[in-house]
Amino acid sequence: MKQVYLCISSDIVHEGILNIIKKAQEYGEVIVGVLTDEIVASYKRTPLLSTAARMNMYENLKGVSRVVEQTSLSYREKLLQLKPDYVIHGDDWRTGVQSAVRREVIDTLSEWGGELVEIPYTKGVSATVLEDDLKNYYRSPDARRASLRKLIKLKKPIRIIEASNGLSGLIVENAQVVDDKTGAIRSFDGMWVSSLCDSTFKGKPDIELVDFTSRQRTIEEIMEVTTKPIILDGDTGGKTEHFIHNVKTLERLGVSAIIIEDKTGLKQNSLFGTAVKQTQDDPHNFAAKIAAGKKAQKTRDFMIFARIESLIAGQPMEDALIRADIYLEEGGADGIVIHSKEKDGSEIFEFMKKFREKWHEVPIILIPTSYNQFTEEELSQAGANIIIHANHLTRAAYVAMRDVANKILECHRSKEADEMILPIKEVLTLIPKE
Ligand code: SPV
Ligand code: MG
Repeated sequence: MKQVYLCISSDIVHEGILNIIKKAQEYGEVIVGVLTDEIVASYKRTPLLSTAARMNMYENLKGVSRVVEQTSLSYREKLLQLKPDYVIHGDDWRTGVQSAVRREVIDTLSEWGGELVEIPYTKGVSATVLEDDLKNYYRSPDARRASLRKLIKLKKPIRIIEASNGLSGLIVENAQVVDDKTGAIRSFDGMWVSSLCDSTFKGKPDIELVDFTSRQRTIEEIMEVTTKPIILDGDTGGKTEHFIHNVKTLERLGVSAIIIEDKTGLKQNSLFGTAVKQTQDDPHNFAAKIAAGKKAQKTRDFMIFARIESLIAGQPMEDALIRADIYLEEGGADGIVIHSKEKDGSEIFEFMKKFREKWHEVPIILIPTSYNQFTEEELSQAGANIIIHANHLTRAAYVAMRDVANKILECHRSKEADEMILPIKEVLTLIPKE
């Protein structure tokens, strides 16, 4: 009997999938490839059901004779293993991001005379509609909050970028680039609500002057129009008595994690380094604040990451490592942020090497503003789990706004600025009405 292969990632068995399986049966024995959690998370979002659960579901569908794991977006490896007579797919992949994958399927099948069968894609049927429903699901506080913890298990590195208002939230939500060769899609996994950027947009210094209620407003504004997980820059966390209330508020909103830094007194931005007074809290005090937050949280998903400022404050590596132990052992922190303003990155690599000798699984979070010559993959190979691009959209916006303002001043009119800005037509349609 001839063999037919089709690849599915969906969490939901919908009409479109049943149709394609029915069609596949006309060509022979149906083998379903299920994309693994890691692969789905790498190009889409964390699946609701695990690989095993999805495999089980498809295995039990009428007409499916066998289910296998597909561990890459490319079909090639699986096809070489199975050498099916046919691959079946909707014809919607002829153009767009999947066209490279399609090309490779055709070329691979031709090596043994196999064929690609494409069935007309029925618009509006299930897939896209359900995708929208799923998006709405991820908009719910519970789903959004939980998604970061799930992602940490599935993906390394996790790519986060700053969002400081609804508009930059939309940019982060929708930004994506496609690798021409592999068809792999890269997008951001979530958002960082930075104290520096939240303050800067309000024309205020980054000294914990913008209060929690205002930070909360920013988060809600972003949440209104996005679905990706949010990590809040919680500065020092403030007084423990306040922190425990704020943790509960953030959980209720659907924030996934807060990072608090071990500074005390008037907080200054870390990138000043020792040019300003940076006082670190007693490590046991700080661990107690984390422990109080952990005790206060109501869900299992919410995370508190401890940010170590020893290297910023000019303290030795040993101090940073001892503090990491204390924050994890006494505080029960869910992960460690190690910050540095050194350009060569050497102290970050040294910290990660030493830290990983003892703590193999604890998430390490980096904010590589100063040492941004390293790629996310290089930092991840050295031990990092989450990479935060902490301020880049705000800095981009400032330069763009300043240059346009100056251009109008220079030219006494705005015509010359037209090529520097978004056409008015596009502004009007930028934000969807619904
Ligand atoms: C922020 O973005 O506000 C941060 C990171 O805390 S840094 O500016 O590097 O301190
Ligand atoms: Mg900050």
